[in-house]
Amino acid sequence: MKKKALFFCVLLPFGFSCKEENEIVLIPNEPQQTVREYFVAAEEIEWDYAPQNKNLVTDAPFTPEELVFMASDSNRIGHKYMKAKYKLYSDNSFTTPVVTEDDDELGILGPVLRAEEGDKIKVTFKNKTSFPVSMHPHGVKYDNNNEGLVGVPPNSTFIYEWDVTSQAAPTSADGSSILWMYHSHVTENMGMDIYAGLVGPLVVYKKGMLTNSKAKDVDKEKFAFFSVFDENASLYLDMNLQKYTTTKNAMIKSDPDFQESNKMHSVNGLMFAHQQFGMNAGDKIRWYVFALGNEVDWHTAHWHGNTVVSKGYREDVISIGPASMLVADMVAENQGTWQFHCHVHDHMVAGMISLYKIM
Ligand SMILES: [Cu+2]
Repeated sequence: MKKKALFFCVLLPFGFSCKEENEIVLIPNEPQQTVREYFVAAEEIEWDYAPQNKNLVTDAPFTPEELVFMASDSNRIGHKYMKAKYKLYSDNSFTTPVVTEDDDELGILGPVLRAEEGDKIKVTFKNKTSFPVSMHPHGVKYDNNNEGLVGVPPNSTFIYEWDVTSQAAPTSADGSSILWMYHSHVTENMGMDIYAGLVGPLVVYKKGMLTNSKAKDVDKEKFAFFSVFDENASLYLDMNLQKYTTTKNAMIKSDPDFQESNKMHSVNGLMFAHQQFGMNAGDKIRWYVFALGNEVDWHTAHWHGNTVVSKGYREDVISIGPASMLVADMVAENQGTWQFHCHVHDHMVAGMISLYKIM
């Protein structure tokens, strides 16, 4: 606020009369906008949905029912697939990867993009894959050029700028942060780029509530993405067939049993409890839970052992559908190793189970 001299002029029959008037006026003191800058590449990787090659809930070899998805032979791809993943780098040379505290528990997800209300997010995106892919964000404000509907060609770079306006920020009914997501959205691919693995979380915090890569009022943040990755619809299906099978049967892609074997029921792209979260007793945990996919991607995320509060309600199961994004706060009270799984029976037995340990 500044004191500013204003001149008031009045038109009189014989001329003008002006006098100086001291008045308090608000001079908009434009605060410096914080730019959150990220360097993200989309890369091709060999991904393993179950690296330990067993069921970590039972600690036993896969059963015949589980082998429907896990077995690899001349006609089946198994649990390793070529996929694409968003990875974080330190600068636009894309030579030095950035390792964050989130990484151990993110699985196939891209890096967590974080910003506060009023910030700008600037992402320098490099496409290191062999297909045109993009980054399309939810929640934040963009123009058509920054919407991420157009594929960035392989080996090219594009700079996205997204504004974290009040329309992207938590309301008074929300907690200190809310979940959005970003994913590749090259429309002509019909979701093949998402099934390839290109998805990640974006969190928006109330002003002043983002410290040490988390909300000030929680101890840890956890991200859980429930999805049946349909590898039949991935950009990499042909590559996977060629790399992991020896079949010459051109019709195999329409074989229902083959198709079933490629439906990977996962949490963060990991199956049969290969996704594991860690925390300490008493920690205030903010869970960010989301989903993407098809009509089979209606999931009921269930925590054993502890309850959560989501949207003001006490729950131990929350329902999510394709492109749902939810926040659930837990006080990690009950020590032990607990399941956090989809409660849709078909999904659970097909591998959509993670574990969380409270030490
Ligand atoms: Cu489910």
